[in-house]
Amino acid sequence: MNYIKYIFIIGIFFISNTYAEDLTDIEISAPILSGQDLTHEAITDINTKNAVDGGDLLKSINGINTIRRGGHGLDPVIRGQSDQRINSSLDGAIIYGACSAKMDPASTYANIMNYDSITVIKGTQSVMHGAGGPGGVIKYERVTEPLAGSMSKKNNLTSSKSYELKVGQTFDSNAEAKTTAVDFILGLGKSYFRLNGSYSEAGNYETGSGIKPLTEYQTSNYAAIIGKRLDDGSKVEFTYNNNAQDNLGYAGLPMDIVYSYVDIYNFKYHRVTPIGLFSSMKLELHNSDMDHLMDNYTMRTVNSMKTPAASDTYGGRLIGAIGNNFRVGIDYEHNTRDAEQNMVISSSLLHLTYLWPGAEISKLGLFLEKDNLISPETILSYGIRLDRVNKNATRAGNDPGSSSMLQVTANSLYTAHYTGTVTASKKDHNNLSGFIRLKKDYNSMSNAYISLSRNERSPDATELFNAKTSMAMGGKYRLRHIGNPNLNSEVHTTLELGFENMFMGSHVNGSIYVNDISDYITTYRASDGAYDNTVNDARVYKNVDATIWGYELSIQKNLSSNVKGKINLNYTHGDDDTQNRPLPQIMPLAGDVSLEYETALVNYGIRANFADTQDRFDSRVLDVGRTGGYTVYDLYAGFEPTPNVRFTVGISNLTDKRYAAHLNTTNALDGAADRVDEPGRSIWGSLIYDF
Ligand SMILES: [Cu+2]
Repeated sequence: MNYIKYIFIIGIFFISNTYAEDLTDIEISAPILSGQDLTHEAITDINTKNAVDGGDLLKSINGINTIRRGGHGLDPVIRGQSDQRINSSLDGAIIYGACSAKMDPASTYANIMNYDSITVIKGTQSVMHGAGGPGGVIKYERVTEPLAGSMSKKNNLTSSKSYELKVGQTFDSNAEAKTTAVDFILGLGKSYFRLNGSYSEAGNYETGSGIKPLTEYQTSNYAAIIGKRLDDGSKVEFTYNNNAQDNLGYAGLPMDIVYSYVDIYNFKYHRVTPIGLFSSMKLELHNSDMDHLMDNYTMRTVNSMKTPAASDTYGGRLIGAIGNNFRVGIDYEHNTRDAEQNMVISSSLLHLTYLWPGAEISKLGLFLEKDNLISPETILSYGIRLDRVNKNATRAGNDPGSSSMLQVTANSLYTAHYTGTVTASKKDHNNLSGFIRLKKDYNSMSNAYISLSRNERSPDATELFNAKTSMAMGGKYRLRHIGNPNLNSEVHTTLELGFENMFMGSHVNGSIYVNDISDYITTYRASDGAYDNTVNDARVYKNVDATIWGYELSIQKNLSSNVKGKINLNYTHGDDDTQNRPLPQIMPLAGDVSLEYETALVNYGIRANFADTQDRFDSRVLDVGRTGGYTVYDLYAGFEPTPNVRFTVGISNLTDKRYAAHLNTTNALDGAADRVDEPGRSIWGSLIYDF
């Protein structure tokens, strides 16, 4: 009950937020940083470094940290929660990575120069973004409009041009990273056709200590979008997106990506005129097919193992608005994940197990969300959603072969590592989630909110069904990673307080939350890290009770009309209450302090990014151990000599400091580094030219 104390300390503060997404969502709003949540932000406005992927970009938002396993594939963490605890989508398509070792969380597939807008909602403040997602929502979107008339993209000027062409180029001295991007929009009356693409490549970056861990990557992305504004103003749009990743090094994992390819198809119909009960309506359909191959010999010469994998998802949502304060909807998604573990045994490559044994999870949800104006300044919002989650593992009983004792069924592994005979079978979860939030506006710069939410998340394919085996001897047991088909859904109950106010001439906003989690899904070893070289050293799963609390705080002060100072702080504290130990993968106090000079044509900034020492860790499975604190400095500048040219340049990690975020994984390759360190100094730049 320690956290109660903290609520009282900060409990007098309160906050702002426009959580409820504008249903019709037609025009991209100007970048809004409202309260603690970023509801919409144009990606070009977060431009104080060249981000390698979506996860890297999100680090610019206070309260989002990343788990680093290599040079690419940074795994965003919001309030101590990552991966399957965050609902991520690309242009509305829900994306599940194809790697059980988390090489490719959804944000990995967002080549950020190809997207226009990013939306982040921390925690459960809306029920309209899919089942579960207790950590929050991350959406990457392209926003395209017809060019003719007054509907020019991104501004309100009347445009008579029939096309828009934008090219961009970035470079980073460290790793010799570069990205080339092209964006082309052709306007045909109220119709439009858009093609955008990018290609990125990077070598191994050098850390502050001069090591070059295996972190190289190559990615490309292209998208074709065709759409139309109908006579009534409604929008119809079809998007095809292709993302390809080749030869990505993961110094923090036993294998590397040989390739990860995904095709994503989206269809959207956003109706703005009444139909039946509804004043407006959104219909969206999505499909993604992902293929992934990882091994440990294409990019390194250690041993010989490989795992081909696939993750295919389809689904859709139908949301109707009744007036502008009531929304109801239904959504559905179906994901199938397959992976096969292969290893060289007596010099022949054998298929050992169905690592993801035809893992199928479908989710059908019904939801409603409403905003009630209690007084002109006070809004009471609430939402509720019911999800029916079906799960199955269709290949759990399949035998991959009989040439070796090591070829086993997934079911035999579950049974070997849990009590009794454990087999994967068809099962359902009925989940109930919702929130209620009271928000009061005092004036345009001052408001506060309190919210209470419940979020029920079903276990994912890896937690339920992972079947990664090893030789049955000594230290090899530690390599096993076995899911638990009998896991329960976890239930998050969160109380959150937030505020925004002017305080001694500074614009202050913040939030504090306490998340009480029953049946939290944790990974552990039965030997509890004692490593007795038996079957008990395998990595397995169970439900425990846990508590996560923390806060985010931002203070901004305008020192003159051109100079502003800003401080961002975020803190997370996680406890496994059942096992009486810290939760793993929890960031210590972290944040940044920056000073910026800005005019209409130029901006200059200096920023110190810092994190405290983390002494609270669980190194039995996920954490490397205690992590020292650090401060690293960035310099950056941006120039817009004419409205169609934007040039940015900077130096990141100015002092070439060697450091690692607490969340980074163990360095599996370099004896001189215990974990995957962050990049050392880099001089970087980018040029974007609008024709
Ligand atoms: Cu992988």
